[in-house]
Amino acid sequence: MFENLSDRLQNVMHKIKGYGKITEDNINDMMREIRLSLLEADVNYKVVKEFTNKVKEKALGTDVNAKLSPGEEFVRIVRDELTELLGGDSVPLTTDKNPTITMLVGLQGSGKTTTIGKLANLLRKNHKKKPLLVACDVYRPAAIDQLKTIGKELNIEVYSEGKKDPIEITKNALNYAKENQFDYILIDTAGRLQIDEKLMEELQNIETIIKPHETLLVIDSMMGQDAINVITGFNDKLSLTGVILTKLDGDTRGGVALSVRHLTNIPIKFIGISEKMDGLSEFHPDRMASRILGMGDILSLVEKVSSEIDEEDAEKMVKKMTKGNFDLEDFLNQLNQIKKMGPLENLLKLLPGAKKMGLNNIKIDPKKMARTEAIVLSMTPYERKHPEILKASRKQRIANGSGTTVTEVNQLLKQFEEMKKMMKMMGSGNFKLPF
Ligand SMILES: Nc1nc2c(ncn2[C@@H]2O[C@H](COP(=O)(O)OP(=O)(O)O)[C@@H](O)[C@H]2O)c(=O)[nH]1
Ligand SMILES: [Mg+2]
Repeated sequence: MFENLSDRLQNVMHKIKGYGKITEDNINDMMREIRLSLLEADVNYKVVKEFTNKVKEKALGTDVNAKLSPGEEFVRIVRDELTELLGGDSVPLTTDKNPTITMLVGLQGSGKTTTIGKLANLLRKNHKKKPLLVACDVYRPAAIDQLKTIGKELNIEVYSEGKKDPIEITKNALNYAKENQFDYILIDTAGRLQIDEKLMEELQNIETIIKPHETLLVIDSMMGQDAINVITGFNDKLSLTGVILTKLDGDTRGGVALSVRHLTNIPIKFIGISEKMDGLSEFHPDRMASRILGMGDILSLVEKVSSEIDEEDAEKMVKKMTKGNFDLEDFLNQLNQIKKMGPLENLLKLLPGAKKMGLNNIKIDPKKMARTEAIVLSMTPYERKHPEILKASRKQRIANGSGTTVTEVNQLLKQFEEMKKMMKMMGSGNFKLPF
């Protein structure tokens, strides 16, 4: 996601951090670089122009903050403006009505049906909701089956009446939901290849009669700038409350994510990051901006961790990590919990400076993970709490016990120390950019 953009912007930031002073002269080259990277990422040119003008104006106009170097100040300005561009404050999904009704609309193939499943999964997991999926794409029998398959996979109920009037179906589904204590209704609708009068009319009718709390437009980020016209087209007929941008995991340049809010004033509420049922993330402009600039997305990481493991445990762990008294015993627990969380690669990408540390391309070898675990298991509990006492003979014993070598034991200890340092920095609140 945003890899090229992220690379290029990070290079600019790296250069500018060394500047003792920001002047009209030295800033122009930098602004040019930023402009080109945004254009190359397929950000709308008007948006790019406004963005770079704003950054430049602020950079030349700010009093230098005593705590930050001019370069750092510049990075801060870019981050703030990027956050603003991405939408400023995040706009959360309505979840507090009983039942909350959400309708997903969009062109054919944009990802509506898949996203319905992902969203229901997320609502159940993070918001403790009992969702009901409603099949209103009645034109293609395969569409109903697709939703049913997703429902089965997730063990979430699907309401369908086959090929009937979508408005009738939705009304009946609403009654069914009330009778059966469903508190979140997700309506899957039909799409066309292009915006089509007849379909719009049907969607408008559903909207008028059912009055959904959320009407979310699902849009394929691969569409690039055309996405803006589609959003405007749908919003002319319907009252969109948000956009879900799918397929950001593909080779999309992603620029549309940076243009949507500014050009349409409709917030992005979620992004699709894989085909799988856990491939949907809440969209937070500030976190995304930090991520693009290589500052990491530690909040999403913590959230991901805590949605999978016991919340209290997670909180304790984060406290320990950030205070720097995280020991190898904790590390072992983490290792076990991480195994439950699925691909570690995805988590590592969220860390600050992931790219600089090569963590974004890392392939985790399960065998290596097992060796790491074996090494820690071969230590005594005291050693795990006080790794500093590990000298040559103890290391040899651990290597023998775990069927590894002293070099591997040393490597693990070194990595662990670095990890600890990094965690402590993140927790100190004055985390410096890792470049
Ligand atoms: N890689 C990726 N594929 C997605 C994502 N969202 C949807 N898809 C795929 O896009 C295709 C069309 O999705 P579908 O839900 O049937 O679209 P619909 O016609 O709008 O209902 C399917 O193959 C999905 O697996 C995403 O975020 N990432
Ligand atoms: Mg569909």
